[in-house]
This record gives sequence, structure tokens and C-alpha cells, in this order.
Amino acid sequence: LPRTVSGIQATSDSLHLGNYIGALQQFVAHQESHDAFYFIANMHAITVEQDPSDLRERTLRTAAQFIAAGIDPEKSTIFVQSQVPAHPQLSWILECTTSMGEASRMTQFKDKSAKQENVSLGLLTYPALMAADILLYNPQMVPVGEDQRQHLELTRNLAERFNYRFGETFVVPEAQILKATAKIYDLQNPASKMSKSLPSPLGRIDILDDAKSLTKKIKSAVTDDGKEIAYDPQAKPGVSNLLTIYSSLTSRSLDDIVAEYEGKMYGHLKVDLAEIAVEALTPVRERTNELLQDRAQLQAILDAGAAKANEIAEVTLRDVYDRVGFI
Ligand code: AQP
Repeated sequence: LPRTVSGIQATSDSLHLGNYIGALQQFVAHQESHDAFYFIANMHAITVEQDPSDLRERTLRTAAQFIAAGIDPEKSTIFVQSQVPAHPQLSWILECTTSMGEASRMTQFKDKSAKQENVSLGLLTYPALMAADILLYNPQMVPVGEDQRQHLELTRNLAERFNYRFGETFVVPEAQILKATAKIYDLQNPASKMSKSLPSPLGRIDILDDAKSLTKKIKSAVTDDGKEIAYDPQAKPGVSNLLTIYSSLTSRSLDDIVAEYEGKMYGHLKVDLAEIAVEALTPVRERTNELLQDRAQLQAILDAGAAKANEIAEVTLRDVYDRVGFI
């Protein structure tokens, strides 16, 4: 089977709908056709300050949400980044082949460092660790949202550079960014992406939200001038975002949905979408809570995942150490 790898940071109690649609739904789909490795990026999480007990809790909660969303530990390898030491070990070597210019040109670094008072060195070297996360497993394909496109491009460059200098070592992976769902936007501000770090309580849908707050958030979503329900991200970003969410949660085409709502009002679309979201996310919330009742079992799944990930990552790391001349 071809291989795939991807991760999500453990930076909040609940993943949001952008993570779910942009990443998790793809993860679930690809586990059928790929040897899949999905990890909880707790090392990336500490590039900005995290409270240790929150981080510990969120790591387990994120793992529970992976499984509740449909990632099957029998099919996919689920693990925690810090339990595979080859990630930071390879990251160091990749950092030494990345220029300061390249790292500081990354838009995520520019955006996040502009928001921080104390910018950590880890925020700058974040993409080298991400390259290591990926290249250790020699995947053909990496499913991510649009915001990670630039980091994936850097990963490919670092792989090619290393191969050129030290001989064929890494597979150069393709980014898998689904055009339709690559970017889910904030419901209150459809010009910016839905994210964990923006304080937008009504704009961000958490997948663990209960029915009441899901409904409230969708009903108060910002819509656009005019009345027509049409998919037009430029002229109608708010409605288009709702249509994208609708389409992803129902697996129905946009054309089909737009045709159904011809002549109806924004309110109709919102009422129906609220129901669809409640129906899609309630089982995920309930399953997450169930899984969190048995933490020993969750930890056992993560330990088994780490053992499998370590086996593969160590082989790649040994080869890399040898090639760079480490005795
Ligand atoms: N809004 C989104 N639409 C589609 N995909 C998204 N992803 C994130 N937001 C959207 C994808 O989810 C995966 C995990 O991303 P992350 O762990 O970096 O999470 P985040 O939500 O982006 O968290 P942050 O870093 O806390 O938020 P910001 O960026 O605001 O600082 C990735 O595949 C990502 O593309």
C-alpha cells in the first residue's frame, strides 16, 4: 500500500470544523487505501506557551477525537509525536539544511510571530520539525488543509536538497489538498480561516459542541448581501462557506444543494445545516466522551502506535545519520 502521514496539534480541548473537514475526514477516507500514520503534534504545540496539564489532557482528547471521527486504530497507526524521538532528531539535521531566509519567509511564522510578545525559536523552526514528521515515513501523499501548502512545499524542497547532497534517501511527498474543503472559514468573519487561536466564540464550530451551541452558531453565521443562495466565494463568502460545510457533511455535490435551495431563504439553509451538523457531530461527541472514560485503553492504543511508528522512523533516521557522517 502507498503510505500517508499527517498530524494535528494538541492545542485545544476540541478540534474545530476546519480540522474535521480539512483534515480528519480525509484521514478517515485514506486509511482504506493507504498505510496511514496519524499523529498528535504535541511538540509543535509548545512552539507557543502551553500549560503542562492542559497539554497532557488535550493530547488524550485529540487522540479520542481521531478515533471517534472514524480513524480505526486497527487500520491506521495513531501516535503521539513526542513518543517518537526520531522526529526531533531528524528535525535538527533538516534545520541545518534550511536557511534562515527560507524559515522566516513562511507566512505561518510571520502571522504567528506578529501575534506573540516573545517569539520562540521553535516557531521559526516549526516547518523543519514538520518536514521531519513527514519524511521519516517516506509517504507518497500528505493530506492537509490549504494553510499548510507552503510548509509542504518546503518539505519537498528539503527532501530534494538532502537527496541531491547525500544521495537518494527520502521520497518527495505530494500534498493532498482537496480544493473544495481546503479552507473552512470563520462563521462570523468569512475572510479568515476557522482556527483554534482566534478568539471567535461564535465563529468557530468545535466538533465537541452540543446541539444547542451548534445550532446557535450556525443560525448566527454572517451571510451576505442579496437573497440568492449561490456558491460564489468571492461575492458570497458567508453563504459559500455554509454550502461547503453542508456539502462536506452530507457528501452531496454543491450543485445539487444549490438546486435544492433555489428560491429559498438563507434562514432555510441555516436551519437545515444546523440539523445536519447536529446529526453528524453528536455521535463524534458521544464517542469521544466514551473513549475518555477509559484512559488506560487510549494510552495503550497510543503506545502500540508509537511502537510501530518508532520502528519505521528509526530505520530512516539511522540511514540519515549514516549519510551525514554521524558515527
Ligand atoms: N479552517 C480550516 N480549514 C481547512 N483545514 C484546516 N486545518 C486547520 N484549519 C483549517 C487543517 O487541520 C490540520 C491541523 O491543523 P493545526 O493542528 O495546525 O490546527 P489549526 O486549527 O490550524 O490550529 P492553530 O495553529 O491553533 O490555528 P492558527 O493557525 O489560527 O494558529 C491541518 O492539516 C490544517 O491544514
